[in-house]
Amino acid sequence: MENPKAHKTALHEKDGIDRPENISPGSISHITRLRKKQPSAEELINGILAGNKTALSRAITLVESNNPAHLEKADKVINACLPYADKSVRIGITGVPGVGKSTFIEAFGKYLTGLGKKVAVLAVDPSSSVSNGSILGDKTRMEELVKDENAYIRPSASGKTLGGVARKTREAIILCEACGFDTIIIETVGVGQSETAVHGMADFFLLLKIAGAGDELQGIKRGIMEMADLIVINKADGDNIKKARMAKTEFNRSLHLFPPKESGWQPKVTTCSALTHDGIEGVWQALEEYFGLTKANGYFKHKRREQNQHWLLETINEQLKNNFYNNPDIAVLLEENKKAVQNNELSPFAAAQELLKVYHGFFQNKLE
Ligand SMILES: Nc1nc2c(ncn2[C@@H]2O[C@H](COP(=O)(O)OP(=O)(O)OP(=O)(O)O)[C@@H](O)[C@H]2O)c(=O)[nH]1
Ligand SMILES: [Mg+2]
Repeated sequence: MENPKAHKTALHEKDGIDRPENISPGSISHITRLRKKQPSAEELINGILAGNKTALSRAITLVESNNPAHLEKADKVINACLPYADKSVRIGITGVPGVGKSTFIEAFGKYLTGLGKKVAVLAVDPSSSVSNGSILGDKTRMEELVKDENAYIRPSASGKTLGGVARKTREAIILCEACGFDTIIIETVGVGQSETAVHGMADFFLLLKIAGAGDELQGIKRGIMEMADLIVINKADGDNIKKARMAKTEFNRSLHLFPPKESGWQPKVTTCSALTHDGIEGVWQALEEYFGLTKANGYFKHKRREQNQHWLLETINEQLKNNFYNNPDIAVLLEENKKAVQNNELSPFAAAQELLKVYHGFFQNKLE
């Protein structure tokens, strides 16, 4: 019988084809070397500071990598970029799926680049790590902004934990700022914990809503309303204009029930249409007013300092947890202890103590 494996698949077609003679082995190895060549930390830093988006993308990829060698290089680049990070404004934008975030960011981003600003759009969306980041699919909705020389759009970093994704986004912010982007937009989907993380890295928090849907339906929790510096009621166009105005009055009323903010800012409500661009300018005016106030009263700087401290502790927490759970010996012992706890052979506290003691032992051995 004929061996079925003897049949070559289409993928192996080139097996029988000799390499054309006009390709010299020298140039092949040259091209391969070029492809493999990774820019050094210095090259990346110089590129970023010169406003090169390719260098920026490569540096962000390093930040997102889990390879320790990459992280070391990323740290070098970030440290060099830090002194340039202070000239920007960071705007967090949230809203439930379908509210019009992508369409709004496209319109708002284009408006800002029209003012001569350089706009970077990042996302914190841990849930989308499986589907490769929502912004990626969104690039079609941000068609104009993607093409804009003064804009940079980067999909959400992937990661298992919100903490990990948030750290990577925060570092990406610093890199974007050093690359000359003065307006950073950080998008997140208004479900779950990610808006708290975004609030922790933004100067200003914008909540996008639509009229006519109850808060229940919009999945917006009271806590998120409380975080907002501006509520923008989107889709205020066509038949929707009247409803949007009514919603504005309603939200204004409920905002006044919240305690005053530490920033001294009274949150506002405004309407806009991301589709017709009506009201986009008003959104920017509100932001300018906010920055004017908080830069004058010192809150802007104060908030960034607090955020830096918060991220210091957050990074330590994240790193400690990762180191612990990624330790292969701990992983084995953890499984054993889990079973022992399930079978009531060991109390959860004793099991935890044992694990931490063993973990601690690794360091003592290293020190001795
Ligand atoms: N009429 C009207 N439609 C809008 C407006 N903004 C967005 N839309 C429409 O609403 C739908 C959802 O918009 P997106 O921008 O994708 O919403 P999103 O919040 O990014 O959604 P997710 O990415 O799924 O979270 C699209 O069909 C848009 O065309 C607007 O201002 N007016
Ligand atoms: Mg979207």
